[in-house]
Amino acid sequence: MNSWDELLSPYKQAVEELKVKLKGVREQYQKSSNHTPIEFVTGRVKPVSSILNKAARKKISFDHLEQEIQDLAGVRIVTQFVEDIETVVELIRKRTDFEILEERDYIIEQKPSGYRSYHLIIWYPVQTIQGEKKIQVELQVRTLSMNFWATIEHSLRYKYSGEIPDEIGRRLIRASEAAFKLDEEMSIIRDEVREAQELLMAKRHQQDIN
Ligand code: 0O2
Ligand code: 0O2
Repeated sequence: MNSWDELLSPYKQAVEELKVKLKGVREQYQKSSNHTPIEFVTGRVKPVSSILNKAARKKISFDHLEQEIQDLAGVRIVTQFVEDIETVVELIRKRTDFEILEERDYIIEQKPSGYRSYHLIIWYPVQTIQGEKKIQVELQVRTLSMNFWATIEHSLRYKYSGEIPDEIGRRLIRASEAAFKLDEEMSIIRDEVREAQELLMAKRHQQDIN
């Protein structure tokens, strides 16, 4: 194993384990008739080229990578509705298989780029042949709409090597506002559909009694 494989191996394991665990949560919701707050889960170990870029940008030495780069392992939980994010965060807070180190709410306070997402940095124990190793993992919780925006913005940022032209940046901020409105509208539609369903059920119940 080269030194990168060795360094990243527990991170790879953590990503795989967390994906299984979180997909398990989704499955449990699917089996109960409740609405599933998790639409899908993805994960990745940061590619070496991105680690090197981030380390150079933040002047981090190889010895300090594990402390300083909190997203060597990243797991993304995507939800349908903004309200589902709180449900997922609550679920994460209640878990006993890892500890939460930090939470960053970029939904209440979006980034200047227009980025919105809820981030949690957790301290995750990985069982290795040398014993337990605790590592940092970044969990990103966001809606489909936030994910759509972030995925495209991320690839544009990459295309422009991090220097998005001002005009494109302004349009991306407007697109982020549109994504925000879409989230709001979807939640309103869902509430109205729920209300209509409840009214219908109550009416049917009344008819059954009569
Ligand atoms: P299902 O039942 O199709 O949802 P993997 O190891 O393949 O499970 P990995 O390596 O992270 O996961 O792969 P990837 O391609 O990132 O996708 C993980 C899961 O997210 C896959 O589902 C994809 O189908 C799903 N996914 C990715 N992008 C989207 C998207 O835009 N919309 C939806 N609805 N799903 C998406 P699974 O886990 O194979 O199972
Ligand atoms: P990747 O793997 O390319 O996604 P920073 O110093 O801002 O780069 P920091 O302080 O480590 O990052 O943490 P922060 O700001 O919470 O962001 C960590 C991750 O959130 C980023 O990872 C992105 O995945 C996502 N993110 C943050 N800001 C933006 C944004 O403006 N646009 C998009 N699309 N994603 C964002 P990396 O390091 O970029 O890596």
